[in-house]
Amino acid sequence: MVEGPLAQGIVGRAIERGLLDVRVHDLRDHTTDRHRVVDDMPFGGGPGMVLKPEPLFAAVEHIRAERGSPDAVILTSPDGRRFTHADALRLSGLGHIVVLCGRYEGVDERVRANLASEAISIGDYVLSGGELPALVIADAVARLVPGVVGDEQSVARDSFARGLLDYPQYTRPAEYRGMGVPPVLLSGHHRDIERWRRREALARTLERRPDLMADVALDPEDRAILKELTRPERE
Ligand code: J9Q
Repeated sequence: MVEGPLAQGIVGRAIERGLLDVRVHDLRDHTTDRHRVVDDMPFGGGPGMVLKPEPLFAAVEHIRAERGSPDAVILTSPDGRRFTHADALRLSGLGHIVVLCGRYEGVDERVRANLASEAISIGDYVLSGGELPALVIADAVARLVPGVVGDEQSVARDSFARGLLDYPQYTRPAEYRGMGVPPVLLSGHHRDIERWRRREALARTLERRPDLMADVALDPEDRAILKELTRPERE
């Protein structure tokens, strides 16, 4: 579930180039019983199975012995703190991260309390396990490691790095099935294009993600644009 996706795309290429080292560990390899069982019934009864603590502790101890102590041990969990770009930035500055894939039915609480350094959720929806969240975290963090994305400029300009949503993008053809593109983009007036893009980014953020506005640094020109955008319609 995770090895395939990790071998693809920008992350896969970065691993090939030696910029990242990603190891996948199967908890079943850290069991001691004949059937390699990683879960058990919850104490106190109730539905579902709970991930046992031993395979998770054993897997992290194996990693510690082979690679040294990780700088963070992240448990993916629906009740973790919401993952943001700020987390991706922080984690990209660490040398060695372990991500433990939880399960929706539950993980023995001693893992969270005594093995994980933090718990992270990628959003409020039910998933069967933490594998996809782990891949999401790996992708977001890997992109911020110098050299992983070819164009460093584009990483710095990325939407969540600037706090605003992106402005609309267009490419050729200039007319497609009767649909044109904003003429300013074809004008060659770079100052005008820059101003138009900033205005569009502000307008879209205000309209679609007003919650993001609280964290954006606005210059006086932005404030002037916003004043226009929020001016009540006159009759
Ligand atoms: C482990 N739903 O969901 C959202 N972020 C993390 C998770 C999650 C889940 C089930 C198991 C993590």
